[in-house]
Amino acid sequence: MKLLMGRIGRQLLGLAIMGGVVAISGTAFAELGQPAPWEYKLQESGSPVMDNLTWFHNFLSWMIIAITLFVLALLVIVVVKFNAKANPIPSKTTHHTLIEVAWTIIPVLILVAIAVPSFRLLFQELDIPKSDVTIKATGNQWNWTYNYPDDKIEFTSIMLTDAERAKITPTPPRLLGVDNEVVVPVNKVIRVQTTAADVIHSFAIPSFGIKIDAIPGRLNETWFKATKLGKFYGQCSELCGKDHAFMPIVVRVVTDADYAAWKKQQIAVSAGNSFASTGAAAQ
Ligand SMILES: [Cu+2]
Repeated sequence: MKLLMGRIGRQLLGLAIMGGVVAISGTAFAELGQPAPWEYKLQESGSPVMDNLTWFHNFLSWMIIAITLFVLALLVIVVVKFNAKANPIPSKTTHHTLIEVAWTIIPVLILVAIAVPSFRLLFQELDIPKSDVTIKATGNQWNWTYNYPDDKIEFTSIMLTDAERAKITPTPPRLLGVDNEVVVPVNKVIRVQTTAADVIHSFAIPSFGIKIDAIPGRLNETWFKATKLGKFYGQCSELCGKDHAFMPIVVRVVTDADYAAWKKQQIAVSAGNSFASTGAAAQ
């Protein structure tokens, strides 16, 4: 038994040390735009909304840690100081005006301190600024169709199989790479409209801090402004059927010049081939 306890103790110590190392070097596990092995934090931010979301998340975590430690300290004091042995004759105190006022007002102040940044964040998410590009994402069982209504561009984006991924360098992440990526210019406001053709899907990209349902017969809206170049991965986040896990979202953020070139190529393809999907040339 002692031996077993010793082993469990060592394992727990090992876990604690590992946890500490992970906490200190946390960002080492975060990768821009996609999940990383051993990641336990939010994905690295790629938009102003996600910057604030991350700040709010950390702010709340510190609040929770402080409150938990305070309650733990109170419990320890009660257990040590007021147990039957240490305190054989308990006091009959039932009221203490100052403490009662304090435990009413302090939680109210804490809630106000949480509510102010929380509402500010909600308004930032919901109040869509004047947009530079509009993209309509339609969820299908089980892929996404993207439409740039202002430029009459439309293509469908399908997940790459392992065999298809193997042919591409650098190899796209598993279950996240797609054949036709959404392309957007950097530092521009992108309005995202979502709907669905069959069942409810959900359009979510963690690094941009967006997640919005795509509902048949309705048009939902959200927005993001990508502040960094690169590829940003997301997934359908509403259980939508057997291949729910296989309808990833990829947004490639490029410079204005690259975006203009991509757009020109897409429009040319659409014009030359109005019946077939323009997707094949989207890359
Ligand atoms: Cu879905």
